[in-house]
Amino acid sequence: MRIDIISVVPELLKSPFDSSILKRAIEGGLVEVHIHNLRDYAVDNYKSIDDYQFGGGAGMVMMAEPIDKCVEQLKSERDYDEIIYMTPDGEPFNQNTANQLSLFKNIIILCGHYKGVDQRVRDHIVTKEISIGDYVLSGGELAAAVVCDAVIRLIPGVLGNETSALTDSFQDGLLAPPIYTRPRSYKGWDVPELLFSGNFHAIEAWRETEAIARTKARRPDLWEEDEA
Ligand code: 6GU
Repeated sequence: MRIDIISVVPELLKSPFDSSILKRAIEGGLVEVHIHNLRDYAVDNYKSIDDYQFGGGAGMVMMAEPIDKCVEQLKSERDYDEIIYMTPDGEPFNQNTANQLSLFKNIIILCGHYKGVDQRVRDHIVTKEISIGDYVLSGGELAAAVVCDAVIRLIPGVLGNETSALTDSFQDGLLAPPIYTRPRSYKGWDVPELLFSGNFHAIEAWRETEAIARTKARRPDLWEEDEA
């Protein structure tokens, strides 16, 4: 998979890809992530990428032309499955969307900034709009990093233990059950006895029960979705 990210603050996108699982995925050639500085596609002498809103109003708007130039350049090199615009008014991101995106070969992610992009970019260039939640971030970069993390870890071979992504919270519509490691007792806080029983059927049943109880208690919305 190849992900091209277009940003006006490319520095913000360095560290998320520079450690741990994402770094290993890139080094292992399982995913390519290319960050593009929108300013490199500015068309005037001042390297402008934003301008005042027509009709008045506070805040700058990202101009269509630099974005179009950057996207056209990329599209001339390969076909893209999706051109995603990160914006708080996009469709809410969830595990289902992450799963779908992980199957694509090439995607572009455009990070919004200031007041956002000229509507014509959304009407004519963008194919999907994503929000990561009901709050406002200063820009789309951190949201793009969240989406990339959720997607890249699903690519086969990225996680050491192949089954591990499948047992994540949400992957079966349930939150994950409680987990424990050594020591068996700490300050008198004991690990449930059943986990030492060696009875893997009983352990699996207990995990399922706990996952359901946790989902009902914490996310009744997810539980109802699951029942529907
Ligand atoms: Cl994708 N962008 C911004 N700026 N804020 C957000 C968001 C995206 N998702 C939630 N809040």
